Amino acid sequence: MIAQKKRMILLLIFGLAIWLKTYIVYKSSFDLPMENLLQEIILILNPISSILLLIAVSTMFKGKLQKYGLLIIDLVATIILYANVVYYRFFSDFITIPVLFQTNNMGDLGGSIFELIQWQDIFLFIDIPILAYLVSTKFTNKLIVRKKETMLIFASALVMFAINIGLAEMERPQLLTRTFDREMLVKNIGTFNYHIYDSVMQTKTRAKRAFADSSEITEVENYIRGNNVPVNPNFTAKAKGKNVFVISLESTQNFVINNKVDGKEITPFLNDLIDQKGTYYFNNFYHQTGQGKTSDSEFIVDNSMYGLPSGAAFFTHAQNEYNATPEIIKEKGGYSSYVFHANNKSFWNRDIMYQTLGYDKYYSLKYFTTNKENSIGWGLKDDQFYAQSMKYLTTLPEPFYAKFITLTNHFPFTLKQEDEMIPEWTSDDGTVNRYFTTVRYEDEALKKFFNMLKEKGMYKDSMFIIYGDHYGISENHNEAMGKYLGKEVTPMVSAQLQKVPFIVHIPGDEGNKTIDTVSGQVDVQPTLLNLLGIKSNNLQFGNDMFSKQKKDFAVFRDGSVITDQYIYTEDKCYQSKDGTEAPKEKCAPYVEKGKNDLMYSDKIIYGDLLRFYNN
Ligand code: GP9
Ligand code: MN
Repeated sequence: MIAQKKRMILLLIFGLAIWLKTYIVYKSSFDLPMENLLQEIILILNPISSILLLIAVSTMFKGKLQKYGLLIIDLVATIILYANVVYYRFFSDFITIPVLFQTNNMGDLGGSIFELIQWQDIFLFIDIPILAYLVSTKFTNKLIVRKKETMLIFASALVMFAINIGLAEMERPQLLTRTFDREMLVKNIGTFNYHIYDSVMQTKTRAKRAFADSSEITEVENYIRGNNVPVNPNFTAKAKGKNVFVISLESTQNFVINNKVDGKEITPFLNDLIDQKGTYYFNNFYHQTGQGKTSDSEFIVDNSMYGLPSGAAFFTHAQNEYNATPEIIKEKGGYSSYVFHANNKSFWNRDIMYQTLGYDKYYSLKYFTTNKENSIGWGLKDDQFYAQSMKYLTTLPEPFYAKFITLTNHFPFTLKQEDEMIPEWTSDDGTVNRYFTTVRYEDEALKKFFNMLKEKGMYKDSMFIIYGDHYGISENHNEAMGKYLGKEVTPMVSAQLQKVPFIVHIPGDEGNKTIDTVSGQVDVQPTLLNLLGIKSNNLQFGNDMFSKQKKDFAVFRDGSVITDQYIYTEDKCYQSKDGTEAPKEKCAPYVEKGKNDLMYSDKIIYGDLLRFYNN
């Protein structure tokens, strides 16, 4: 009995030591802002499950070996922690396995590694000599854990993990499937579990990549070439050499355009822009994003490929070879590329993915001054975001490609009272009510941005591409949306609600047109390249949206398909002009094309096939 107690106490003491170390590291070495008590509780609890798991593993050794097992796991856990501490001091980010093997990242670290080590770090290792001493004495020889106890420790690890995930889900719904942010993962499931998760994801990715071979790219290329149509030559080089502003409007759907709520215009600035010379507005343009939300829209727009059926390609396939817009226009047009977005740089793995896509610099959260007064919801208010971006923007070498990702119009659509340009709507659904008001604010902020650019003389030599990244109002709000639209939100209407605005504005150009060709985010890259007069051989699933031969076609990530005549969704075929159901054969060829598009795009990503393709 006594021996049993003692051995449990020993395990407990060292378990506690690792736990304490981890928490101290969280607090002293990482910057993990806590927004509420639940987050703090999760942070305190999150190392427990993995520590119990490690302890359970250490007790699986036979006899005396068990005590060495304990020493080894303490060492391993400490090394993992410390490696993250050192890495974080340089990169302000957590280690992810592929990055560890990426020579340029480690090369950056190489020279400065000694500067990153501090004398206080020694405290992190303080328990190890103590444990080593204890292990070397005879006293610990008898401290052997039996199978039954090992099982018990395993079981408690599982229970703790379940509790942890439960709490994390409360705090961050769909954390593991959707929100791929290393900081959030570490905050919610802990460093050790994060590394386990990262390893599993990486192994899956690597296995799929390993089985791919160079012949597959030929099949994909043949398919794509069969679907590509010639560009509209009247639009070729219309914006040659101009700076390009790509503005991603958070959660902005097309139904707000040229529309009112309680008699008030929702997007007066955009409506006005649409009527101006040099503007081409696409009123049948669809987002094609999946779980990767904003990051999917970026992926699709920059690559003319689709996002993945689950997870975010930004996170799972950031090590792939791509032929993204920044790379192409750098090589063929001398452009440099930038992203402005006032969020944590590791959100959606952007810091890594932007390097892969060829961006020269990412102006992330740390480049902006944020405080209570200038932030709301997800962070810096849009007007502040634009205003603070100006000082960076004016220093960029020209021509540039600058992507601005707005944030204020993000669920839960909150605003400070002084920013409410129109009152909230008055249905029973608060989310929908607030949405109109935040979109109105977003529109005003954009207007201010245009004015700032005009003041700085940056407007004339630029081209603007403005689009909505994905829906903001989900199907959970069909009732209120039905009330607003004055018609029931059927599956077909729901599919049509996936329209997002797409506006090309070229100052100095005389044209002005609303184009109703059905298109999607995948068509942006070919359209943009043609406007810049840049010819590229890269594989594009989309086509120039101005092209007379462009087919009216968009496929969603769930396989729904839109054409000018038919809409296929939830396994039914509808006639778009009156919403009546049509025989499935009518939709079949488009559904087939949609499936193939998605299948071939997935094939490229899973197999990392572009590494075999010479652009
Ligand atoms: C976060 C912003 C919003 O950086 O892009 O992300 P979302 O939830 O829309 O994907
Ligand atoms: Mn978004």
